[in-house]
Amino acid sequence: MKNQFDGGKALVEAFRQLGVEYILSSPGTEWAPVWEAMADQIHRKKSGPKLLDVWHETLAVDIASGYTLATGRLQAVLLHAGAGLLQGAMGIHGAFVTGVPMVVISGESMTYGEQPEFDPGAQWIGNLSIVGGTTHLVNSIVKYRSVAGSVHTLYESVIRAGEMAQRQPTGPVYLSVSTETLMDAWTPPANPRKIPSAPRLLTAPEDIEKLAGLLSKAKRPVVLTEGAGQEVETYEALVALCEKFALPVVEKPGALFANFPKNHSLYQGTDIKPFWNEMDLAIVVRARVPWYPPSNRPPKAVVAIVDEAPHNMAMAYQNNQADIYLEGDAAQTLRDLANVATVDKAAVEARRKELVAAHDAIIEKRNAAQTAARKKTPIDPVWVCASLNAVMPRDAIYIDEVTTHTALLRQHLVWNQPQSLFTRQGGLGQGLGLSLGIKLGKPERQVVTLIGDGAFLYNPVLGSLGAARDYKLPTMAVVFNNKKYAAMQGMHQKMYPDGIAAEIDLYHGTHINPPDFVKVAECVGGYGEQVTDPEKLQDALKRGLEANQNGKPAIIDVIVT
Ligand SMILES: Cc1ncc(C[n+]2csc(CCOP(=O)(O)OP(=O)(O)O)c2C)c(N)n1
Ligand SMILES: [Mg+2]
Repeated sequence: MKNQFDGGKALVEAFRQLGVEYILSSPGTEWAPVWEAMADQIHRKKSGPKLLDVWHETLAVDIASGYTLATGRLQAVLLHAGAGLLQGAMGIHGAFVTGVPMVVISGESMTYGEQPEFDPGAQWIGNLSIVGGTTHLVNSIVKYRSVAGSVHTLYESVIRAGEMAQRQPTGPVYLSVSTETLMDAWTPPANPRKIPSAPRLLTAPEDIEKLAGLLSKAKRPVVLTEGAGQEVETYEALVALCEKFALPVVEKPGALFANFPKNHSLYQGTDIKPFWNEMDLAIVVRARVPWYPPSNRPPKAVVAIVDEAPHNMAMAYQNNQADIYLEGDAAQTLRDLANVATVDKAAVEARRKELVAAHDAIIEKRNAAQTAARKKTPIDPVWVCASLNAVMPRDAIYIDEVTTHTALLRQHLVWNQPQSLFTRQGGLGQGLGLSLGIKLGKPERQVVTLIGDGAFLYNPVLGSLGAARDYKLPTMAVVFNNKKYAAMQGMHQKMYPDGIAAEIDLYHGTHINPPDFVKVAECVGGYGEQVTDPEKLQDALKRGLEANQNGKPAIIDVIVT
């Protein structure tokens, strides 16, 4: 048995030093050196990263993303040549948009069979090469891309890629590594250094002072957030700040995470309108587009933006309308602000009273809508949310990949713990992979993907179900099945309200003749059920839960309006 020190080992060693727990991959022959290194690691009973092979590259990237979102820890992805990179691009773009740190590697053969005594395979010359190299393929969807062109620089290049990915603004980093480099002989470093974690960069004290001064005097301050709940720490810091100063919290309608307990009396839903005209201070905590259209700023408010990196590198246009940037670790910024600002007791308590009443009114409206939705057929999506509230464990994690139902889902689904919601970013087709990654990171929690019928079909469905089965990641998909891409029809109607399609009721880009989702679940030994009767929905969800508890993936296909 040969014990080779080559580029494959260099790569795995670098991942080990970075603390990578999972290498997500979809195979290609160039990874044989890494497979050797993995076999060697297992054979020697050495601890280190685990390699998970899945059937589609979008899935590989999204599992890595989901895991990192759930745990905060960087992972690695190995894709096959330019072809695999193109398949994975959807997930890489999603990671770039949400700032998920990740090291992505793919590569090509550089010798095309011309190197004496090395045959990489004829597929490279005929089928796989990308003119100009693979880095071009990810030009605008990663924060850094380069070639690690020699085995002598490979180890440090991978470590540097991991370090860069975790610096603000965090995001995916891509390296192109050739088959030949992976196979070249490598000398490990004599004294490998321990890789320090990325430093926390803090908001300058003078900026904290400035905002604290404004907050101490503000009569109508409002917190608006899209992503405060990314980590438990920031979620908790926001709750503490808001409680101390009686600050109303409004979430963006498509918020990325669960940012605030929904039953908290300061939680004011997703509609900023009631506050818009009178607010005198807007504390915007991680929101890429605080309001829309973006130039539409609240007329009387000073706008303060709290974010580690408020200028999102993945966006072609942004218009924050900021008067103050508090640019640094968001959790610490919120804690510092709470410590430095002063409480005007009478004003704060008066505000708290008003907000409790407004919150109660929201809950009352929510409950009334849920009761009214109960008996409708086809099933009202509001009733789907009410049923999920009734059946799912209190700490269930939801992944949102619905489209036209998003707004009502955010109004009606209840969670009161951090990390209860994650949202697919970038194009459709990633919800199932994200869910698996989140389940991998949080195996003790129930994971439920809420997904449109259209969105479901964009996903690598069989690969996702196969990975759920093979890696024991039982999650439930609840399909909001209206048998169409309702969003397409809605936009068509909006753009051509008096058009021919509206007149003769003929819509292109709308109708779906979906497959039998029950059979789809069953094809990997999972549990599937279609529900058309609102009275039977909760029992169906319970059966889905039971299947998950028995280690099986589940699809509950709900026919909705
Ligand atoms: C990869 C990708 N292709 C196409 C689209 C355009 N698109 C946005 S929403 C949508 C329809 C989604 O259908 P479904 O999940 O059933 O939700 P519904 O519109 O019915 O609420 C489509 C096709 C997209 N966002 N991403
Ligand atoms: Mg649909």
